Formats: sequence, C-alpha cells, structure tokens
Amino acid sequence: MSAGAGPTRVGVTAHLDTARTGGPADVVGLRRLAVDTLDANWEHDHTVPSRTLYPHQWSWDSAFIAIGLAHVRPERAWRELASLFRAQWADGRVPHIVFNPALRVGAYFPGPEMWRSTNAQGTPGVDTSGLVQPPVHALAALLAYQRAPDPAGLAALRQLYPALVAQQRYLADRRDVAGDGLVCIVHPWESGLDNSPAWDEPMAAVGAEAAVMRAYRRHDTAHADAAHRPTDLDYARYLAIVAAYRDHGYADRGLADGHPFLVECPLFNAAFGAAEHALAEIAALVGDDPGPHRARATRVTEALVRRLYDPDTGTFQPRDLRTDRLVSARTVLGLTPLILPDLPTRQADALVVEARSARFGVARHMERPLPTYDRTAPDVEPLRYWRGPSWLNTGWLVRRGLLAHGHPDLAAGLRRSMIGLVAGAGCHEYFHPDTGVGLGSPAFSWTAALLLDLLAD
Ligand code: 2M8
Repeated sequence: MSAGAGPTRVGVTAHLDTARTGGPADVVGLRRLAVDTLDANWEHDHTVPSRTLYPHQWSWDSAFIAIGLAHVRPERAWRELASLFRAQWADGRVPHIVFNPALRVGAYFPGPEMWRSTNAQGTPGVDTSGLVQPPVHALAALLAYQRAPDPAGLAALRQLYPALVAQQRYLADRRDVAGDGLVCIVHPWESGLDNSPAWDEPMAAVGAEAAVMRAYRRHDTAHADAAHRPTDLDYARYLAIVAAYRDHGYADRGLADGHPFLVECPLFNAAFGAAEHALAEIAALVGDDPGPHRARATRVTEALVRRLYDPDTGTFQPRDLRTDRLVSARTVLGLTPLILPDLPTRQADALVVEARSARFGVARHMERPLPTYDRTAPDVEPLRYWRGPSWLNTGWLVRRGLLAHGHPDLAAGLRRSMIGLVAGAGCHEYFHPDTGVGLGSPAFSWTAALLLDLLAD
C-alpha cells in the first residue's frame, strides 16, 4: 500500500455524531475538503477519479463529478462533460475510459495497448476503452444546470443535448441483445460495480485462469491493498472478456452468439430510464419535443419491471442472458430502480422494505452505512471493493430514489450517514460498512463531488 493510502481509523459512532452536530463549522470544513480534493484532481479539462489508482478520465465518474462541480466551479462542470463527450464514438457510445496521452505507458492497467481502440470503426482521435458505463450523464447535465442555472449553463446544455441523445440511441439500438427493451452489459466493468457478487454466477462461466495474470503487471495492487481489490482470477476473466469484445471489433452485432458475458443490470437500466426522464426536461429547456423521451422512459420502466423484478424476493435482480435466469445475490444494484419516478407503487414499496431490512439497514437514524451487498450474506466481504463496502454514489442514487417515492425521513437518514462517513474518514473511495473506516483512494473525486451535493441539499 502506498504512503497515505492506508485505512483511516475512525469509529463510526464518533463520526456520525460529528455529522449530527451539523454546525456551520463542520459544513464549511467539509466543503473545503471536498473542493480541495476536486481541485487537486483537476487535469486541464477533466477530473481524474484518483491521481494514483485511476489517473485518466472515467465516464460515470465524470457525471457524478460534474454534479458536485456545478455547486462550486460550474464552468468546470461543463468542461468535464464536454471533454468526455469529445471522445464519443461515431456509433454514439461514450467510452468508459478516455486515456490521457500525456501519461506514461503503464500508468493504468489495462492501458491503450490492451484496448487498441483506434483499430475499431468510428473512434475519436484519442485512445479510449471500448466499453461503456451506466448512462447517468443526462441526469448529471440536468442537475448541473439546475444547480447553476445561468446562460452559459444553458448554452452548454444545448450543445450537449444531441450527444446525450446519441448515447441513448447507441444503447437502445445496439445493446438490446435480448430484444426486450433493456440494455445488456457485455463486461462487469460496464456496471461500475466491477466485482459485485451479482456477477459471480455469470462470471463463473467465463473461461480463464488466475495464472494468466503472471504475464501482466496489475497497477491497482501497487496502490491499494490486494485484499481490498478484485482477485487475480477476476482480472484474468476481465481481460478475457475485453479480448473477446475487442477481437470482435467492438461490434455489437452477433453478441448473442457466444460473447462470454451478457447481463441486464438493474442499475444500468435504471440509469438508462432516468436518462430519458432527464432528457425530456432538457428537451423542454432547449426547445425540443420532450414527448418521445417520456414515451421511451415509460417503456424502459415497464421492461425493467417485467424482466428484472423478482416478486419472490421483492427486489430487482440482474438477468444473465446466457442462462436467461435472474441472479440470486442481493446487492445494492437491486435498490437503484427507485430513481425512476414512474416505478409502480408495488415495486417501489417492496424496494423500501428491502432497503429497510437488516440486509441494507436504511433508517431514519442509521446505525451503519448502506453496504453494497447484503450484510447478512455469509460471503459479505467488508473490505473488498464492491463486495460489501459503502460507496457514496450508490447511496446518493438510493437517496434520490427515496425522495422520489415519498420517504424524506429515510432519505435524510441516508444523507446524514453519508456525510458522517466523510466527516469521519475523509474523501475516501469507499468505506467499511460497519466501522466507517476509509478504504481505497484517500482523495477520491466522486466522494468529494457528491458530498458537495449532499451538503447543499
Ligand atoms: C473502478 O473500475 C475500474 C475499471 O473501470 C478499475 O477497477 O480499475 C470502478 O469503481 C468504477 O465504477 C469506476 O468508474 C472506476 C474509476 O473510479 O474504478
């Protein structure tokens, strides 16, 4: 572990109490910390998620970051989104990583030499990955404008609108592998929750051996504790899936005929539907017709309920298209369809029950932070990345959903708990779901950005 990247040991009770005092000094200090973190991670036209672990530009990170920047540096919020969309491919896909050419080879693994994006059709002039991430960008653009509604913001929104529409069109036209109105992800990295237990079942079918990793040098384990990161076997499988997609020219035709990972993810599709709701509002602001966006949003919600809602467990589950079965692990992914304002009451109520259960513990006065995985599961791993720890972006999404469905008291509890995490441990990448100890990068951009948003609300 590199200097300064170690866990910060602060008792959860102490920092929740700090946040509960909520005095102006706390808020001023926290805001300062968040702004300093974002300033330190700013890189000419975008913000890196972390200087050490993730030194390039990441897609959904930039969306969350723009929401926070809008509170303090609105001009940067628009530059953040504009730089990401400059790397959009001709087919509309927004790549999940945009590589900074100024960085040395090996600054991140897997780098451009693995992706070889410029060999594919219709790619921009910069090296990128060929995958996508949850399309939270239209929502981010709308929120950025609402948080700083000035003429420059409106002009930026107008400029971004066609690119946001093209992003949705790519997902709808090229990634509806099952033809059921939902987007299929072709790699766990596309979910953003890379090694979530939700992917264990589909990943088990991907042929690879941990030994493959001896041929490569992982970058992440040089900067973070290997026990907190995905395993070598996970990485070997990640690379096998990247190679399969890349060698297919990143073409989406024929994916159903053998691509090793094909999954419909509830969070990804909730973001896809929320994007149409946001685009309807943006359309009204920029003088376009909101009607088609509203109609598409309705269809996405219907498809999510039809295909991914599991009435037996009362939550949403990913569907593995290779087996046509819902996966069984209960993760925070299942709660995120709450962000859809038109989610039917039956499903919304069931998700609130799930959120309040001992598995996730959302409450007016939360005893512990929201985990990313059922904390009662025998295989929960409180230190390992997306297999238990608490992350601010998933909490922020669930909180939005609770507000959208009339649960301000639960939303307030979740907000306090998230602010308490940062008050106690700093702008860490993720946090221990029992103790609140800070884990991963100690200066992580979306934690800082979403904290700013929570403080302002
Ligand atoms: C993590 O993912 C990257 C691969 O994309 C990695 O592990 O190297 C995830 O937490 C993802 O959600 C996030 O966007 C990215 C950068 O913060 O890091």
